[in-house]
Amino acid sequence: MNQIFKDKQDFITQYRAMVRANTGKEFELCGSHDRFYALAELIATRARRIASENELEIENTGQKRVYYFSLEFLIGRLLDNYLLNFGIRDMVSDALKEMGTTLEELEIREPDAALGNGGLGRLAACFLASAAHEGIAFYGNGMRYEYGLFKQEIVDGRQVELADNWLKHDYPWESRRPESAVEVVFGGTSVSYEKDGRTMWRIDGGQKILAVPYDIPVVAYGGKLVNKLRVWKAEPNEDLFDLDAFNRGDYAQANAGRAEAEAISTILYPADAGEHGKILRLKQEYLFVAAGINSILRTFRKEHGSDWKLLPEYVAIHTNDTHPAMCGPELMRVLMDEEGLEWDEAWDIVTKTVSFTNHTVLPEALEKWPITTFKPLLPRLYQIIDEIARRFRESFPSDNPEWREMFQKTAILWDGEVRMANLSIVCSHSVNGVAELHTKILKEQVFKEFYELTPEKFNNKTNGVTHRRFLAEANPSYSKLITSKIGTGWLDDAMELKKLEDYVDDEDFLLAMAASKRENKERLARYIKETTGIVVDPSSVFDVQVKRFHAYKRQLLNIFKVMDIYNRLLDDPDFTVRPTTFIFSGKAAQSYYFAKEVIRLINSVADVVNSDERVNDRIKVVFIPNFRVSNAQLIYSAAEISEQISTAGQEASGTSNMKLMMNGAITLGTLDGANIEIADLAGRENVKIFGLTEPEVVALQKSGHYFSWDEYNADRDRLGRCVDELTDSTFSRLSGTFDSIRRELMDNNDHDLVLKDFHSYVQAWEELTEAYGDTLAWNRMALHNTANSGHFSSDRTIREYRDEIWHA
Ligand code: AZC
Repeated sequence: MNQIFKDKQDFITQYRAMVRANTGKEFELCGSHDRFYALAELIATRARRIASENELEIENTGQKRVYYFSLEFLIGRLLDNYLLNFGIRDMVSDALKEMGTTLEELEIREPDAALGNGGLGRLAACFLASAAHEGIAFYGNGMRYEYGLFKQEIVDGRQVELADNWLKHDYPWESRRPESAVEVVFGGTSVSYEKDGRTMWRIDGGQKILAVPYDIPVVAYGGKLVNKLRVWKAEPNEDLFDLDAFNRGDYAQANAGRAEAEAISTILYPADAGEHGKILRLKQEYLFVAAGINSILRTFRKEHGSDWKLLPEYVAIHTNDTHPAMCGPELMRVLMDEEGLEWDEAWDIVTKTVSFTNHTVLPEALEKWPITTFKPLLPRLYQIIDEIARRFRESFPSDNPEWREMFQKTAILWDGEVRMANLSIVCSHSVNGVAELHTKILKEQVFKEFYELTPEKFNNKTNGVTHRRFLAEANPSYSKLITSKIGTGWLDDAMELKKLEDYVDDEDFLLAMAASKRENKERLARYIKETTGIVVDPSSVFDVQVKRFHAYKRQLLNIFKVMDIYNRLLDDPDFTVRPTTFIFSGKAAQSYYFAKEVIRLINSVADVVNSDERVNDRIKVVFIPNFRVSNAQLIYSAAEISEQISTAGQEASGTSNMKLMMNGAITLGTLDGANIEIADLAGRENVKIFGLTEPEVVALQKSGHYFSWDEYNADRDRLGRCVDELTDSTFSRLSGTFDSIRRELMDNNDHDLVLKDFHSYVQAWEELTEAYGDTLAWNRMALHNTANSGHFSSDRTIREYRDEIWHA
């Protein structure tokens, strides 16, 4: 551990001094807002000092640097995490109590930084933490959005979006670095000129934007190493304030130039899949790529001079999905146009430096840009992409009998569009999927032709999550229990959780697990009461589905299950059910009508069920608004059933499945994404699997023999009835019926096979909740899950990236 304070007294003295310096007041006279900012500042100062020591060491030892380009970093709150990582959480918590406040009171003052949408953005944040833990010189490169992911409120059952003004007060962890700002050019014309007998290119004119970096420290567990997340803000590069316009009283015009530049970093695009074609999004993508590449090369030049051949030895550039796909072309541009390298030399460097992760098989999420948008905005980059595409085409093996098909599928420019996934693959030396099944689908279906051409590029890196945040921090009572048996080594090395297997027959331990879960459920029940007004029973089963709303994730299947149980409780006097609280949380993209209707349906069912005295001693339905990292931590730790019910083949990996597994929830899931690996590791007897498998889904869809009406007609009493209730008055009281959901199921033939998997799902749920009756057996299952979850620590994932992709 890195001792950043000698002892508690030392901490209190320094903290008081910081409060005084920041506010001019004594601690006792400050509110929790000021107290939080001073505490964060105190920790941040220490972190920055360690970071600059680390920088020096990296420079001196010539350690390879890994740059992780991601448009999203869903980092959430940092204070608690940094206290844990510095090993001073308990000490600080004690000290604060002595001083008359509590850590919890201060923590909630921190903005919950939501610079990401969901899985992809949170994965990037987990990677920051784990890379620091593994001692890698790892730098996140992203955008400093003024507004993060929207805040969600529920009004009459509907999702309403509000701006997330997270920078309203200062952000205590960041430091602005104006001396490292980079000029980024949009538009203009690409012109050639002769230099030393060679044709060179430059851009004339165009709009010049200044990208200004802000650095956020990333503290490793143990506190010895501090890395950096660098996020970029767009600003006008000169004072564009129009004084004449201002004096005329035209204030909008006076600020127009400034506003146009700043718009680029104003807002995070709120879609986790889709929502393309917006020129502002393309500007964001280029801005953070160009600024990031520039700052990488500046550091390299300072340390190693201009021997660019050495770049792949000292630098790895990883592109998180296709949003940073311009890394390859931009690096080509700088190496050729600014450093004077020849194409072949530059290309060799680029392809040895850049690597790429794909996160989705959804065709609508594979980014494409119309050439008519791309070319005028980035004329020189387009030229380079055109040349990359041409050379790739010419390298094509035309003796292959299926070359036409291959040619079309692998084209970078096609049908008037730039295909960012194909560009990413061609520019990278490594392409990975995020779970075994997903990687297999990439190889055999989505990128089949690329896999045939370059099989050596493709590899799998199953996702992981940081167990220090999602187990240690999220679940203090369980962590304490774990530590009491196996010591603290698991915080460092999650594989040590395996030692818990020794306790599977220790009744006291199993009962202590149950007590810890109960404590977490009570904590969540209080939060639910505060945020929704709904009172839930902590002795009921907590059945949880929390994630983005998407058709393929099938929250609809889950609520159909609830509707069916409700109907049967009303109609069938012999039907019994284990008392259960069905908990949902998550956001839908603003423009995703179907997903928003599913949210409205869940809230409408909740409204009816929770106020029906005939059933509400047995079932309750809760939609927790505004899912984000901070309330996620409360939910995961209280969960008992982990709903992972996507249509097989659609969820690339999933990561809430891992977080919930660590916390001892039992997976009720399809054989999709990382669920398969969870089932293998925990043991089939410790999870509950149902539904079609991926090959079965593919076969069924290919056969053309799936008809949702057949499912409906085969079970009019239960399934058919649920479908009908979408459009009758059963759940319409709050805000009307659900015609579009019914149309999707019946007129569009149920693309996601909700009706097909309905019976096996409900049956699996009934069997699983039946098993809940045996407390010891249930907690034994839970323990097997926690004990085998070490594999899903992002520490393991990061080590695989390091050893097999980055070679750092
Ligand atoms: C998600 C995948 O949907 C999810 O399965 C995976 O666990 C996560 O990435 C991390 O790899 N994808 C996204 O969030 N977004 C996109 C564009 O794929």
